[in-house]
Amino acid sequence: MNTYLSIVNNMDFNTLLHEKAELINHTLAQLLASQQIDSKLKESLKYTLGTPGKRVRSALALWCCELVSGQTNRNAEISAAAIEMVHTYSLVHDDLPAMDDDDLRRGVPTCHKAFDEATAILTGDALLTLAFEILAKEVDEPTIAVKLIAQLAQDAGPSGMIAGQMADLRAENGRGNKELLEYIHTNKTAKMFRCAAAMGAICGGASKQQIDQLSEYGLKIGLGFQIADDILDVSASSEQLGKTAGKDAKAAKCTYPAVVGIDKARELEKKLADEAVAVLEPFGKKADTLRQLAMALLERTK
Ligand code: GRG
Repeated sequence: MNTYLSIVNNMDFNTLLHEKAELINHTLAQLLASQQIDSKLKESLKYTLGTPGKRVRSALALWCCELVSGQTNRNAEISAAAIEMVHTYSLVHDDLPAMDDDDLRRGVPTCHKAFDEATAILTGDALLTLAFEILAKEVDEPTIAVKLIAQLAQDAGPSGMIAGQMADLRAENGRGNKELLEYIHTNKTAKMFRCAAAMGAICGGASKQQIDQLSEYGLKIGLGFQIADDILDVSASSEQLGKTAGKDAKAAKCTYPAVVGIDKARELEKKLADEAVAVLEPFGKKADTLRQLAMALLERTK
């Protein structure tokens, strides 16, 4: 793609992402406002959910619903909010002193710095449980709600994101290899992208085949997203990222730049984006936004 076209496409894509982020922010604010909870906890939930995240996973859920059904719907919006809650909980807990011990997230103080450690632990716990509560109570069809809950539990739980985080912690200061790296990144990051794609597709009434295809797309862009994150950690500044840069190398983490080198990591990222685009073939032109997403992730700067 020439540079001009690439810029034009990214502008279009950023507008589309911004539109979805606004809808997700509105849904999150509405869901939170209706909760009867302790005032300090509510304040910290508002703080963490209100910080400027990119909303990529939740937007993916909405786009997958649109792709299979022609439009988004309330169940997809609830799913997008649930995904964003689980993702935000993982960041709040990951930033805690017992984990990554970070002061900066999304350009502002981390939850335990803005409040205190105990409040941050409870904020994470509240986000995780609230995600499942809204799926159980707000999704209008019980059989769909159960499918969504099962998908989120599977991809965020001990055989998904938690498994990845555990392996990541155990690999610190150890020798990484490509197999371990793929295991960590697939579980820690890619499965939440798969989850978003699958949940959106389920809300749109997708066939089993469509759910499988979109899940595969989600896994590929999710792995690419984490490789890009590894590369940005060594190539961008903390100001640009809104979180502390250079932490992976300092903690001797098992990352793509550390194990295969930065050039090979870039090659792999591109290969995954191409493979993700290839998976979308059966959806035709309707999947153009998802194609743009796969390519935009290659060019992301934060
Ligand atoms: C359950 C404690 C716990 C952790 C799970 C997801 C995770 C493991 C830890 C969070 C830290 C981390 C580096 C995760 C990898 C995924 C990733 C790149 C997260 C950042 O996602 P973005 O860039 O964040 O989409 P925003 O702020 O835009 O939402």
